[in-house]
Amino acid sequence: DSSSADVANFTWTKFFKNMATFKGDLSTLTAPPFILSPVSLTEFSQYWSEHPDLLLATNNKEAQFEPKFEGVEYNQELNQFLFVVRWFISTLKSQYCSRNESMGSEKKPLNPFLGEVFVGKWEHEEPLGTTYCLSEQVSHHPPVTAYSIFNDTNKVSLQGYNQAKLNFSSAMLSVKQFGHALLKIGETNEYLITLPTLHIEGLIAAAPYVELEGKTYIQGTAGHFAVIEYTGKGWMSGKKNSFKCKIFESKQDHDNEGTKPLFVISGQWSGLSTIYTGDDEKKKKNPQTFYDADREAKDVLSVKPIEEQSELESRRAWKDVAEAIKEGDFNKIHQTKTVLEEKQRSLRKQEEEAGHKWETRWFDLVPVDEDHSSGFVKLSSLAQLSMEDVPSGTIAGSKNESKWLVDDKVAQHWRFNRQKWDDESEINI
Ligand code: 0T9
Repeated sequence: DSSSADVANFTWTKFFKNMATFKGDLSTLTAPPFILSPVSLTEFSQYWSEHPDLLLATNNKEAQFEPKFEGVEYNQELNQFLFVVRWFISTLKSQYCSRNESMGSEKKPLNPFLGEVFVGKWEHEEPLGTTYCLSEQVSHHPPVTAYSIFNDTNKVSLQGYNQAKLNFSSAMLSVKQFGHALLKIGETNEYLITLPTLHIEGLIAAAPYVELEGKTYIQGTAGHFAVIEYTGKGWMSGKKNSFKCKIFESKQDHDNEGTKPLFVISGQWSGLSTIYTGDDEKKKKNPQTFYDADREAKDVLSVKPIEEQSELESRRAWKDVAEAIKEGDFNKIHQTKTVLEEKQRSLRKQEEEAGHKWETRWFDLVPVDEDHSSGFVKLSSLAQLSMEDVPSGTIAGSKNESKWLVDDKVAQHWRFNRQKWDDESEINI
């Protein structure tokens, strides 16, 4: 009816104005109930593997990547790289469109508390086997989520972390992502994946949605390098969620103007994309389907029922707040959130009084020069990417990099500690 629509409109207008003038952590802003999501950011880690078959195909030595072009020299490494790129493209729809699909628009996720965890698994018969997903809030101020997704049957594991820095300008929220993902396949092959910048549009109309901008880089240990460039509605093709991906034998080939890419993939990551060989792309000769996001149903992560969860697990901890959000009950949302926040505040106070800090559960903050468990240093140097704590995908030595450097402290990145998970006794999947 018109009166409740007026109230909603008023609070949205007010929220919009608050956003425009707010300085600091935007995630702390009070928003009108209809724009709140009952899902915590710790759950977003599952978006990396809603197509476990594509993730695990990266280590299937028998599988030949299709389409296969005549005149291209394939080898095991190139074959694997193509599987990695297809899996990565398949994750984007989940990452950036799923709230629109399930709730009608992007919504403000629950802001995870320190130590909040979210765990689940995708169970399949052999040869896929079980893929586990572990997600942990490793920092609250600023909010940082770390995750590990692994499948021991196929020796495939993904680890990473992310932090979003928000900035409001010209009626838009601009979001820089910090962090990266590392995909390990078998004993020796690893891939560094950087996270793109994005912005939230549709704020004035109270119908927000994500648009990607900038780039993702994928660098493999064998040298292969891919650059994926994102464009939105207003750009070149005019279609939303567009991208163009160029695959090279090496970063040097990418930098060398005279060298054509091995392959060029273009289209929509939320729909259809097409692959060409580097020779055919300009003439649009011999297009082949690369990936069709509409045809691949996602595989839903299985999560224990709330009654069996620990108090640190996301869905259990946020149960009352999530219910209040679903009911659209402003007072109840406020009330239930206050209970959770006060509990957290008193925990931090107790820790301070006892003179110890909260310890993260499955992840360690590792200085780059001590990071012997991942290929991050090697892969970053191959791709000439910054190893500092700067927006993901920043070029090493660039002006942009120096803009973000505050002191000469060695950068630190979150890394999964498998031993800690193997020793875990309280949380099970
Ligand atoms: C990592 C992803 C990230 C998290 C979200 C910016 C955002 C929080 C971070 C970057 C995932 O791998 C990918 C997807 C969406 C990103 C979110 C979109 C969004 O709007 C929120 C922020 C915090 C807001 O909720 C802003 C206020 C709201 C009114 C807009 C709907």
